[in-house]
Amino acid sequence: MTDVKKFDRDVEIAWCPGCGDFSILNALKTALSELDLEPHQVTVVSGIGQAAKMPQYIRTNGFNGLHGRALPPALAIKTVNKDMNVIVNSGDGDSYGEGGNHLLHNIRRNVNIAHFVHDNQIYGLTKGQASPTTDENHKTAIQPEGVIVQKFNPIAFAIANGAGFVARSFSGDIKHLTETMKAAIQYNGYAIVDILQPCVSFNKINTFKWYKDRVYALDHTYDPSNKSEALIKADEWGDDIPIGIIYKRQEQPSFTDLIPQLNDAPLIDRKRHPIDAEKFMNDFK
Ligand SMILES: Cc1ncc(C[n+]2csc(CCOP(=O)(O)OP(=O)(O)O)c2C)c(N)n1
Ligand code: SF4
Repeated sequence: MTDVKKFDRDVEIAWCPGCGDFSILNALKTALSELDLEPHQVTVVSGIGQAAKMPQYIRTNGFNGLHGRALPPALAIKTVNKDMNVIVNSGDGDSYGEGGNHLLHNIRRNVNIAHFVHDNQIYGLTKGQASPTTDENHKTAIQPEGVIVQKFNPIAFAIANGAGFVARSFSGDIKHLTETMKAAIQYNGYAIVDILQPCVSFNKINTFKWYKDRVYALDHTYDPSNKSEALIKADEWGDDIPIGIIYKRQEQPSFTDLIPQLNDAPLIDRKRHPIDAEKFMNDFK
């Protein structure tokens, strides 16, 4: 186990006191140390939002990009350095709204990254507009009559579209969250964890208590390899909300495993011969 303090950064954290994001940050640091990883072996990537401030708050490599655009740079980083542990940390708006298209194609490509979605069922940074996971009829400042459209189900979407590892966890259960993160990081392929993350300032419905009253952990009697059962489980939301690995398929080759040119050393470790590029550059003269 590496020293968890290695992942600390001496910066001011701009999240509201009591925000669920704090436990996600702590769980991530613990998960990385328990997996025996060093800061230089990890890159945390994000888009825009409260959750997306994560690369600033953890001592690893980091990339903070555009809203909804966390997955493309994550894919690029993994492709040039297949030995890097690439972890996306972003909000439900960033991952399922603005970044929905990238989510779909990342699943298809089975890029070996762990995607941790801080799902507070709201847009936190921009002060509480509805996100794709906001419940129907939930009233916000700009939806005063309540949300009129059905919510997006990320678990069912990911399973149905072929993701190999699909889990849900809760920032109010830090041990469960840490173990789930470790399993996602270790999975060879795309792993998504939808993390229930109370926004104490702008979501007064899905509070810590609201989740605590409903969340229950799947136990050893549940078989996550059964896709049909997983899809049924994915639909469970209301008085009971399951957390745990909802679906896990046997590992298949990931995106970088499928590219023969990447079989040997990572691209960043290859020797470059600028002279070889001259013949291609001549075409542009
Ligand atoms: C293309 C684009 N659209 C809108 C915005 C404004 N904006 C910034 S953060 C944000 C919402 C973030 O919500 P979410 O991803 O759920 O993260 P949270 O802040 O809740 O953690 C929006 C709409 C933007 N920066 N870029
Ligand atoms: S606005 Fe919500 S999501 Fe953002 S830091 Fe505050 S509590 Fe957390």
